[in-house]
Amino acid sequence: MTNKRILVDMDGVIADFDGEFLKRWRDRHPDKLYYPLEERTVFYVKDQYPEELKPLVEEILWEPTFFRDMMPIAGAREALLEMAAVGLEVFICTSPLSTYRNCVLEKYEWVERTPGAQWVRQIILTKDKTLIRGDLLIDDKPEITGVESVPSWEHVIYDRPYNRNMNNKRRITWENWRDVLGF
Ligand code: UMP
Ligand code: MG
Repeated sequence: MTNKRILVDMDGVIADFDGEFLKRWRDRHPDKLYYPLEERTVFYVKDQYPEELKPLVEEILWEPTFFRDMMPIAGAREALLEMAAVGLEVFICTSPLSTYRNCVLEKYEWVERTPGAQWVRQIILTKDKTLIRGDLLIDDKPEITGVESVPSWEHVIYDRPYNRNMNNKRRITWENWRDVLGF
C-alpha cells in the first residue's frame, strides 16, 4: 500500500460540516424543524429541509466563519499524520462552494490550523474530483461524478448516516481505516 496516493475529502470526512451546521441552526432557529445527523437521508443538508427553509440553510453555509470554525472529525488528524508517516502520498481533495467568497479562504485556514501548516501544500481544491489522479479517494459523498467517467481512484466511502444507501463500495471510518487499507 505504501507509495499509493490517497485523496482525502474534507467536509464530512476530516472536518465536521454537519456538526457546525446543526450547532448554528439550533442556535439561530430553535423553533424550526431540526434533523439530527442520524436522521439525514440526503447528502446535501439543504435538500433535507422544505423549500421555505432552504434560504436559511444557505445563509449559514455562506456566512463568514462557517468553514473556518468546524471541529475536526474524531481521529481524522491522527489518521492523516499516520498515513503520511507510513509513506502514503496524502492529499486533501475538497470541493469549494460556488458561493466561494468565505469558503475558499477558510478551508485553507482550517487546514493550516488542523491538521497543520505543512498540509496547506497538500490541498487540492476542485469541483471535479474525477480529474484528479490517485489510488483511493476517501469521501462521504455517495456518488462522485465528473467529466471522467472512469476515474483513476477507487472511491472508498467514508461512513455517514446519509450515505448508508450505497452498498457497492468499500466503507471506511477513522476507527477502521488501517484494516480497510490493509495496515
Ligand atoms: N456542501 C453543501 N451542503 C452539504 C454538504 C456539502 O453545500 O450538505 C458543500 C460544501 C462544500 C462541498 O463546498 O459541498 C463539500 O463537498 P465535498 O468536497 O466534501 O464532497
Ligand atoms: Mg465531503
